[in-house]
Amino acid sequence: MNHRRRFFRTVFGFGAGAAALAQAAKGQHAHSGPANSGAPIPVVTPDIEDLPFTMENGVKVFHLIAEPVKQTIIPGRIFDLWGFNGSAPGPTIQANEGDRVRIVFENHLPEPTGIHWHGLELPIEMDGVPGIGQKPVMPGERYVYEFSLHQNGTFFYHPHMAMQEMVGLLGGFVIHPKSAYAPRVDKDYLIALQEYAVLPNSTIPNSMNMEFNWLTFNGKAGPASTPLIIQQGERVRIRIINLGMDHHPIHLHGFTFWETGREGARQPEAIWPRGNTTLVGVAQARDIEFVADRTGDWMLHCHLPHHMMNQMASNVGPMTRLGSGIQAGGSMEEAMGMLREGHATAENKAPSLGRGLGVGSTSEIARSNGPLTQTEADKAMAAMPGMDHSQMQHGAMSMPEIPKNANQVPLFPQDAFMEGPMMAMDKEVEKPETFGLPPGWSGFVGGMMTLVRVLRPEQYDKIMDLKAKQQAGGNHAH
Ligand SMILES: [Cu+2]
Repeated sequence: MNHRRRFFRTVFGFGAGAAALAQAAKGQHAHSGPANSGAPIPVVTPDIEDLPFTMENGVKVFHLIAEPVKQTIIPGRIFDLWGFNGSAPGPTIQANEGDRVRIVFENHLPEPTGIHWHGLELPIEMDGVPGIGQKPVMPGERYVYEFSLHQNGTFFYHPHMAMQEMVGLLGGFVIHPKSAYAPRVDKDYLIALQEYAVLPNSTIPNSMNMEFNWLTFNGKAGPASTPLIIQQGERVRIRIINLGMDHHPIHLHGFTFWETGREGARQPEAIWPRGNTTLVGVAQARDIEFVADRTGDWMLHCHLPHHMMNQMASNVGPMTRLGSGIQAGGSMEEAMGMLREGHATAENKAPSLGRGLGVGSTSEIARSNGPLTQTEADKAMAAMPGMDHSQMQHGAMSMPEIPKNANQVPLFPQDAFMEGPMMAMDKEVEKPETFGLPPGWSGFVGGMMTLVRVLRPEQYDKIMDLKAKQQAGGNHAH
């Protein structure tokens, strides 16, 4: 019980509900939770901190700083992003309906900005649109936002500067209702969806791009995203927020959920849709709830195929053996996908990457259509950041042979694991939450993807113990 209580951090004054909550966790099933009573539990944002506050004369005071950050997307890939208080997305703000909040905002970016409170009903001077409701907050300046919260639900904050939104500046803003929503949940999570286009040799996202090769949950691409740890039988809420150029169909394996909330508002129970996939559009939020009655390591992911992968870039070469690929140019205009010769359906134009990643795109990296030789594969593997070379030596990732007729089968290769090394990085992403996953698991988790691990009590307690030890040791895996 100890570690469970520790898990539901009491720092923000939600502690009172924890004991009742542990009680409620036992044997609860759909719609049978206690009537809405007691304080809501705090939201957990995996891989992202909460923004701390102090109380000053009854006002919750937060300090929010927009600044350049180094964000580890996956071990070995650290991106230069703009974020808040050291991370992108920024820390989650949690407050209660009825609170008065003061957010002291400092702009440590090299250009003007302003913070918009997405979905909040507040005075126009607090709406954060530079040039309309307020003056731009200049580099080095501070602006004090203060308002009262009369709504509850899932909100977020971001600058009202479009390109800044595309380089990391987003954060969750949860307003808890006065008493918990019914039925009560045992776990409440927030996941922010973001996407970046970053060339393999760069750390800088191309914010003008229209195609993205790094897709993240809370600033991490799978398998670096921390799994959600659930005890069998618990009722779970996951709040998903999206700010990018794409709408993401978020799919949960193994369970049929209720969609209980949209951006800024809980929905009436009578109209909760049921399903297993929810399309989270840009600027939207979706709250889903389900009862985790069956154990397993269940996937939660965006179902756009290109969003289930990492480092999706033209460098991987053509996705077929036929033709030599479209030659994209190296200059700005050519790299935006214009052909240099022939036409798009010419015999020699097999699909490479349609719309390139921009400057410095694919012209010098055209490669042959043959299978990778062992030497090429070894070279590619050695160059791969974060590869587990120890596993490589132990032969855990040796390459099985390609079937003899593979090259005669149209479309080969697609997910041809036998051709390249498995992309496993179990060791690099090891943390309490990954304890007990099958060896090599990380090779099958990429992009906007994580695991919802529904565990029996003894496995659950084991991971909570590991987490408690990790926290006591101040040892942060990420
Ligand atoms: Cu997606």
